[in-house]
Amino acid sequence: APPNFSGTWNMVSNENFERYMQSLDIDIFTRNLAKFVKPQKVIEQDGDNFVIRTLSNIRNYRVQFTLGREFDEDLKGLDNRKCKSVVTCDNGRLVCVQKGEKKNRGWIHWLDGDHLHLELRCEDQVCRQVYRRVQEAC
Ligand code: YOG
Repeated sequence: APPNFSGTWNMVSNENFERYMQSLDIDIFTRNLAKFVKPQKVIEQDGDNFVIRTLSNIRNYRVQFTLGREFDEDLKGLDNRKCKSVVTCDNGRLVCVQKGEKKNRGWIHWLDGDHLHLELRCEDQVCRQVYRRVQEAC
């Protein structure tokens, strides 16, 4: 069974995002806005079913999937491409493969204490992001 990724997570670091965006052909105007953005991840998980929202002042993105089931992903508001995507769980890590126009595209999430890690990959670029759990009021 996958670990529980549910929660609200704020970005604390973002490495090589510029080159990752370049590999997706994001225009320079958008890149110059996006580089200042510290998105929040809101993850809702029920067993193998996930909704991941990436929220920011400039764009929001939502993806919904079940582990092991390929789905049509529409990356509207990001690079606007379409992919055949599948997410599996491998040793506690969520591994997404995004099949489409771009080679070697996907992402990996894993947990480390109150940190959520994300590696975003496209062609020869890897962007490494770390998020910290937002404590809910009791
Ligand atoms: O996450 O797919 O958690 O979907 C990657 C941006 C920048 C928009 C964000 C705003 C790729 C302009 C989604 C960012 C660059 C730049 C906040 C990462 C494209 C456009 C939306 C992602 C997975 C895993 C879930």
